[in-house]
Amino acid sequence: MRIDVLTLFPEAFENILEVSIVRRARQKGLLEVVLSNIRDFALNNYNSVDDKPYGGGPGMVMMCQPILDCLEQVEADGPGKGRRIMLSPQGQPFSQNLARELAQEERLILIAGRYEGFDERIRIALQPLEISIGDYVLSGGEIPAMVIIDAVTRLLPGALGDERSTEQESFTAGLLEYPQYTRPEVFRDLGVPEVLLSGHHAKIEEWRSQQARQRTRQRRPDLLAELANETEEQKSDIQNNRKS
Ligand code: 4GS
Repeated sequence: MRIDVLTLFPEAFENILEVSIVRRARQKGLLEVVLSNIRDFALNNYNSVDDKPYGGGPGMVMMCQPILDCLEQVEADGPGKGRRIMLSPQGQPFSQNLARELAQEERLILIAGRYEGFDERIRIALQPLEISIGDYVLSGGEIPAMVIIDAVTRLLPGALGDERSTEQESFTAGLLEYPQYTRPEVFRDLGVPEVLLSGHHAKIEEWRSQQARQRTRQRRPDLLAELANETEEQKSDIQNNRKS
């Protein structure tokens, strides 16, 4: 996969590209990240990329021209057009499902803004998929872009090595994780649940499944409701398929 990032702060990405799974994916040739500085496309003597909002009000707005020129150059380079993605609180909420969808693409083009927002004509011209990482206001789209890079990269085939089986991941899909323990067996008087020491794989699996469901019910009942919805949708998909 190739991921292009259009940003005013390319240097903000350097650290995350150099650690852990993202670094390994790049070394293995599974992922290429190309950073482009929007400011390189500014035309006036001040290198402006933002301006005052029409109609007044506080803050500045990202101008159309530098972003569109930057995107046109990025798209002209390299393979395929890719999926245009703009980071903003107005976007579709990011989720594991969306990460899985994006992991299927050959190329992503992430547009990270600063200031109070984008000139609306950037949206009209580019028709990007707009993604939000949560209902809070950040000072730039860089961190949301890093969130997407991280979540998508670990889903690229081969990125995790074979230490984690997809079987294991689908078993708890849509639920919170069950509690995990590692050595020592006793730490400051705190032990490890007996079942995990038993070597009884079926019982361990049952305990983990029960814990995951209990934890999800207590902390994130919204996730259980969503799972129930998905199951209903799948049932009706199957029925519709039978009819058609
Ligand atoms: C988010 C967010 C965000 C909005 C960028 C104000 C600077 C800022 N982007 N998910 N202008 N939450 N963006 O807060 O994606």
